[in-house]
Amino acid sequence: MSQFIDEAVVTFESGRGGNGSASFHREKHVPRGGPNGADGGRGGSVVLIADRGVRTLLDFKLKDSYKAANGTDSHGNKHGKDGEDLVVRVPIGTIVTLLPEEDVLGDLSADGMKLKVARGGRGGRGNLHFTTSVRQAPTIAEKGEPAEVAMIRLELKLLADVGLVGLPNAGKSTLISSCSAARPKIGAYPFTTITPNLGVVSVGDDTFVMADMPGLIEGASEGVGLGHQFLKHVERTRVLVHVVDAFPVDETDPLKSYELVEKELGLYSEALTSVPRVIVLNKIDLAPPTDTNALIERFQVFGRAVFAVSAVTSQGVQPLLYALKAILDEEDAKPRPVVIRPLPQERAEEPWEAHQVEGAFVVSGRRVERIVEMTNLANSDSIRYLHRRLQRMGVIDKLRELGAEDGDAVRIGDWEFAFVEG
Ligand SMILES: Nc1nc2c(ncn2[C@@H]2O[C@H](COP(=O)(O)OP(=O)(O)OP(=O)(O)O)[C@@H](O)[C@H]2O)c(=O)[nH]1
Ligand SMILES: [Mg+2]
Repeated sequence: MSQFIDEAVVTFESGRGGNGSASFHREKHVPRGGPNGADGGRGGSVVLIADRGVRTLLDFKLKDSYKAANGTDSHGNKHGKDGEDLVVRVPIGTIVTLLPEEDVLGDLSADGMKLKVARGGRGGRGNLHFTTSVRQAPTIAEKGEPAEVAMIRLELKLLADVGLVGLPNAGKSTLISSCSAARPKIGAYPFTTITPNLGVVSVGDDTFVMADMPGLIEGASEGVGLGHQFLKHVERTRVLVHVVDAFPVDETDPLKSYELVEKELGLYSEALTSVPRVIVLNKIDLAPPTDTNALIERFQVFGRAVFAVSAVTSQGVQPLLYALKAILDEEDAKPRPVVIRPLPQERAEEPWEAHQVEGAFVVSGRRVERIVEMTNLANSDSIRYLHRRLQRMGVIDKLRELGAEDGDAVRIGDWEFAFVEG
């Protein structure tokens, strides 16, 4: 299947937050009014959205970096403006992986699904927020939170509209070759198909993509046979066609065969049980119509649409294709699930650590670095506020424990400070 993989590495950058301001009410007879500094605007996020109008990742080979708008700074008591989110359209079936961690953030498997890949920076808070009973005229204002840059690998794996599943030898490959230009190997023995084959099926003016899978056997969900490696692709198809050999040479009951495969699908993934599907009784050319009708009757118990076809003579194949098209249209019309998953670093506890290097102590960790980034280091109140935050986080104690003394250099992110005993 590897020939169907399309890949691109793209950099997505959110907008940074605008700076908050430190300002005070100005009134005629009041020399210095209360603080009224407003907040900076928040930066725009980058959101990927699966769109069925987008077919390939080609666009990302031409343009490989994207940035959302920054939030603007606040001015006095006027709030900064939020930066607009950047919405980037990707094909349905795009797998999104954060590099270099190789963290899979999501799989945009349905039209309209969303995934935030770079979170906009928070606007810095104005001095209004920093008033306390003892600090009535704070000059502290935060700077906006920096942008987030995410290096992302987009991968598009085969995504067929319709997947053919069934026991080996059921006639899946024969069926796909009878309704598309695909010419997979067909054999009177099991496991003829070892990798999926794709075919484009035309129905009226429309087309859809059908995938012929290797046969599934008992234990497939646990890795037995060839089919198991491809079950993850089955999960990505919008409709399943369960092909059953209606008149097998060994006279196995087709209902038993059907149940065996359904059981494996269910064991593999709960989600698979809810993928719409139809039952196709194949090889009806081998028996009189009365036998076929009796079998159709028995298959009614499963409560699914049953089609009787002969992949060899094409009997019954056209009605099946129209029915599949109708189901696909119905699926398209359904409301779309919208899933926004947080980035892994938002879920993390955001730990920090401190250690000593030559000539300095280094404190590192995403949160602690951001706190420093957002501090206006030109303002002594802000620096005192920062110091207290570090104290509360236990950073100061830890540094002392490591042997830091007054005046020692402490590095956090790009900044260096002199250590001050709390
Ligand atoms: N008589 C008859 N034979 C069929 C029909 N469809 C398939 N066959 C035969 O059944 C055998 C298996 O067909 P395939 O299409 O290779 O079956 P498959 O489901 O793809 O099998 P695997 O790839 O092993 O999973 C071949 O000998 C086909 O010629 C049919 O409609 N009628
Ligand atoms: Mg086959």
